[in-house]
Order: sequence, then C-alpha cells, then structure tokens
Amino acid sequence: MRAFEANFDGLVGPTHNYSGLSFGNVASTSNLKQASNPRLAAKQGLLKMKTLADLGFKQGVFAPQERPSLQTLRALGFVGKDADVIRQAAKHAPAILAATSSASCMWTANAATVSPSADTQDGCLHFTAANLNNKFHRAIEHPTTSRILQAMFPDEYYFIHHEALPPVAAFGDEGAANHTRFCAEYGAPGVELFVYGRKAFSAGVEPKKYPARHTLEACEAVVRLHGLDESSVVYAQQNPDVIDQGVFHNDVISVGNRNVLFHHQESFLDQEKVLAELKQKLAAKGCDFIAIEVPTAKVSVQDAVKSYLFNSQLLSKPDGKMIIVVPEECRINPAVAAYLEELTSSGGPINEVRIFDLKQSMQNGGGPACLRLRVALTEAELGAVNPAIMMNDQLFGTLNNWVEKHYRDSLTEADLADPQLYVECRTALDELTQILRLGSVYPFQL
Ligand code: SUG
Repeated sequence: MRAFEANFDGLVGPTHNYSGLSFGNVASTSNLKQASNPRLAAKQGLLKMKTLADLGFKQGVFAPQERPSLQTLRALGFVGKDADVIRQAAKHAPAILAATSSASCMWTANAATVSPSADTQDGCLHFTAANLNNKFHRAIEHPTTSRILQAMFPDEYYFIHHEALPPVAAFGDEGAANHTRFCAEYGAPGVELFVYGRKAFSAGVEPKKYPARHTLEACEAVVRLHGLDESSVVYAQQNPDVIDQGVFHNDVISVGNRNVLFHHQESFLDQEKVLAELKQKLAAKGCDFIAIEVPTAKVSVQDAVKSYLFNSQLLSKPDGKMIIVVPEECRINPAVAAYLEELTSSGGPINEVRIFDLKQSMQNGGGPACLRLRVALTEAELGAVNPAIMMNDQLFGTLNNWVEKHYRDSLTEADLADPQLYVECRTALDELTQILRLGSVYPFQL
C-alpha cells in the first residue's frame, strides 16, 4: 500500500519567551532573560513548513496552546478575574507565571509517540500523548495536546489516541524525541527504537549531573498500549555521559529515517549491541539497516549539542536518496560544516543539505527535529487527516497574516505580567481554531 511520512510542525505560540526553564538543556538555561521575538519565531517555523511542502513532502501544522495557562494558575490557588490571576501570580510567584506562559508545546516531537498501522497488532495508527513529567512547564501540555491530536486525526476507524501515562517520574515520557522507526518503505512493517535515560524499577546507571527525563518503564508501557510485538521493538539506553553534556533527548544525538540511523559514536550504552539488534530485527523484515556513525574525533558531543547536527530531519526523495535538514548553527560550526560536506559527497544515502534559520527556537534548545511530529500514513489514513491543517500556499499566507496581526515582536520576563498578553493569545487562538478547523480544544473554549 502506498504510504508517506508526514511531518506536523508546532506553530510557535504568541508567548514564546526565554525563561530558562529546562535544567539539563544548555540552550534554555544559557539564554535565560533574553528578549524573545515571538513573531519572528513563528515565521521562521512557517517558512520551514512551507519550504518542505513546496519540495513535495507532506507537511501539516500543529496548533499551539493557551498561555499563560489560567487553568493551571487557578489550580494553584490564584483566584479572581483572569487579569487578577495573572497579576497575583506575577507578584507572588513570577517563576510559576513564567512556567505557565511557556510556548514549549511548539516542540511537537515531544507531543506524543506514534506507531504506524503497519507495526501494530490491530492495524490502527496509535498515538500516546507524552506526559512530559520531568518539567512542570511541559507537564501541563498533554491534556490540550490530546484534544488537538484528536482534532487533527479525528477518524476513529484509523486512529487510536491514548491518554498520557501516569504523571509520575517513574513513567517519565518525552514522546517521539526518544523514538525512531525504521522500515524499508513507510507502509511496510518496521522496527521501532525506544530510547530511555534510566530505569525506574530496577538498578542501572544514570546521569550524575542532569536529569534522565524518560524511563524504560514508560517505553514498555507505550509498546503495550500500541500493540507492538517483540520482533518489532528495540530498547536502548542513552549514554548517561552525554545526557550530562546536554543531550537531554535522544534526538539531540541521533536521527533515523527508513533504513538509516545517523548517530554519534557516543549515543547509546552498549552501542554495538543496539546496532546489531536493529540490524537483525530489520533483516528479519527484509530490510537492510544502514548505520552512519559520526566519530567523536570528527564531531565532539559538545559540537553536536551546539550545532544540533543530529536534531536534523532526514527526508526521503523520490530517487531514494535523503535530504538532511539542519539549522543554520551547523553551517557556522567549522567541524560540523566540514563533516556535512564529507557526508553528502560520500556516495551514501544522504546527499543533500537544506539549512534553515530557526534561531528563535534554537535558543531554547529546539531544532528542526524538535519542531516536528512524524506520522507515517497510508494513502487512506492521509485522506482521513483533518485537511485544514495541511500546509499549502493558501494556509501559509493565512497563517503569516494571522501571526502579523496577533504576535508581538519582543517579549521579556516583565511582559509576562501583562494581562493583555493573555487576551492577545486567546483572541489569536480562537481565530486559529477556525482557520485549522479544530473545534473547541482550548480550556477557555470548553
Ligand atoms: O523540553 N525547551 C524544550 C526543548 C525541547 C526540544 N525538543 C526535542 N529535543 N525534541 C525542553 O527542554 C525551554 C523553555 C524555556 O526555557 O523557556 C524548553 O522547554
């Protein structure tokens, strides 16, 4: 059956700001208190979406969330009219206001884990929203994420949506940022790689400095929920030493597409064993696995974290070769730029580079791959996706105008205390639900 990979990119929300909320994510903590530019951030993201759609890739838009989250602030005891809630939070708990104002849902690689229908026992496409339990500002995303996913993939015949796992550290789940699927063709049965940072219910090694956000037990739960059998699953533990160097998600150190895994020499514990298991399980499905390993001698972990070389997208062209979509920071880093030149002229599967300026998102640790949720879809499933979210010339124009009309071009910590920012966000999102035909997905609409 004909099948495609579609990417659903997070549209940056109107409150995009730098609050240093993510301990362990070096970019987030080092850009704390800088002024952000939400308008530019949204436009940078839209341009990536439009460019990839123009190149012939299936590209959709994933809507942002209501921020500040008045629902969360109220649950934490701030009372009164909306403006009173915001003013009180700004006065007594500015850190909580900042967390509830984050536009972090833009990084849709963390929205959910997705198993395509070719891999699942019931032949349905499964989504499990990620609980993002490790960070408060992200842990508040999943209820609305679930409603938006249902509005994007509404057909119950094809799509099954699972609620997030129990919101405790033992089931910490960061979604598709720690998940990669390998296959010969998108519609063929594949092997899904689940990557975790630590074990919650048994002993094992862990990072010493920064948190391991995702557990083995969360991976196993998603495998059960999605109905994947053992022959289709590989588990791998992230190398704790690289987590301690700022690799807070696996997609900062490796990326896969079809039968190719592009990864750093120091990505996983027992790396050779992981690669051998992938090779063997894919061979059993008639697929020839190709591992492209980048040695530390050519690109250090530090350079990988600074440039986000591995937070790239690998996109298959009609001739079978792949484009690597990287952020501007890869061009600026001499070791990485040299490596990319070598990679694309090596005669291997990746033979073209596309560079995007995503600096607004990058300054919070979000590169091209963080901004997208991948979904492999058959032709029939693609036909059942909400058509209003698919990128095209018209939607690109409409969304750029919408951003122009509603977004500020500068936001600082002090601006988060302005109740008018919430009004602006709510007005914008109300209009957006009509543009993307999402129905009522936001707490203020329910
Ligand atoms: O969870 N940054 C996000 C970046 C997520 C990147 N996603 C992937 N690697 N897939 C995070 O750490 C920073 C927000 C702030 O500091 O204001 C933030 O949430």
